[in-house]
Amino acid sequence: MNLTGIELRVIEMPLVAPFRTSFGVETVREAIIVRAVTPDAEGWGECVSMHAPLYSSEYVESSMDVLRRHLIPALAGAGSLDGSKVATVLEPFKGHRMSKAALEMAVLDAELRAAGIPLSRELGAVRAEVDCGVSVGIMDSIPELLDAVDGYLAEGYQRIKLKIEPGWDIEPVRAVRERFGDILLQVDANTAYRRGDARLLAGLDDFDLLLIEQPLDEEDVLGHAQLAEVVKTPICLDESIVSARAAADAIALGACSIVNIKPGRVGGYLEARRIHDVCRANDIPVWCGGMLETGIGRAANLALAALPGFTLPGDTSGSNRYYAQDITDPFTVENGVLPVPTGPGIGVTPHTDALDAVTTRTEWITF
Ligand code: OSB
Ligand code: MG
Repeated sequence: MNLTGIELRVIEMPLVAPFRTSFGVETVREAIIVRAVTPDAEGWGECVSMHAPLYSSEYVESSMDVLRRHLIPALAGAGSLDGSKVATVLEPFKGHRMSKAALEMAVLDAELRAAGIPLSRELGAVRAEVDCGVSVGIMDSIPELLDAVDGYLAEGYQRIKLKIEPGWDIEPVRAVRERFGDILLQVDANTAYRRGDARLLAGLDDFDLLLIEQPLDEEDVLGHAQLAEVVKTPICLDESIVSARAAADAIALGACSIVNIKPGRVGGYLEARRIHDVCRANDIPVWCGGMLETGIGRAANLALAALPGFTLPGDTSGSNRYYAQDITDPFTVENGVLPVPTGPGIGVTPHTDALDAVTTRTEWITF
């Protein structure tokens, strides 16, 4: 497959409500939409880096820079391409996994659309719909949190994830458990704790949580293994799992018994599938994380979440949980599930008017 060129668009999408985590508050999702143009088809990708390097080291401007200056020129010089070749061509460049993932996704989507193959089939999906959970941000008060959780449960979400940080952990978890009883409940700390917080975190054991996600630093894999000796609640890793090798190592070390898979964080959907395979071979359940994606990333995440090892509800929520107006047809949760797209490639295409309305700038790079 020969590419004609690649378009990069920076978009800004207002969130329906501020989303607060231990690393900051999002009110507008800034992201990059990638369009890979070939004579036969156009492919779409979404780069999930955020406005500032607070979740990971990447951020929108660093992604734009590395894409235009290094990654896209390398692809342009690589001759005929397909999705499976992208990671190899980009391998000499260290890091920048979210940027690499977005390019791979766009090229893979173009290839699959030209061939008429859905991404879900290409990845090995076994389900037509995906169980949905929702990630609930840190709130100003517990009544406000209970209202938010109440609303999501009424919408049918099958699992609630609470963002926690020191000072917003035991009490909100206790309040949600007392008010809503036997729901599937878990927490995500986004690295907000230290090794010395093991006793505090063990205090969460009273609440029958499915898991504690990424309590310690991204690089503190050993710390998570030590924590797992003290805390009974299963430890799940997000930030630390940057590759299939990192997953294999974390599992071998006993640092996690569950893994959150985010394609952007690991360099793409193909590496995400390898992580799924490593985890499945080790009997480690996985679930699909989210990065406040538009309908483009959401469509692809649903394809991934339909693989057999994704046995826990993910952060694949309905479009209306994030955006009043998405750039694709919205995904709507019904009976706690979202449908896996069935069309070729990622199965959705952005609406030109909606995409133009949120685009703040566009760059075109000819091959
Ligand atoms: O840690 O899972 C996370 C959002 C942005 C960055 C990191 C995370 C999140 C979420 C929300 O928890 C997931 C979603 O609903 O897309
Ligand atoms: Mg997380």
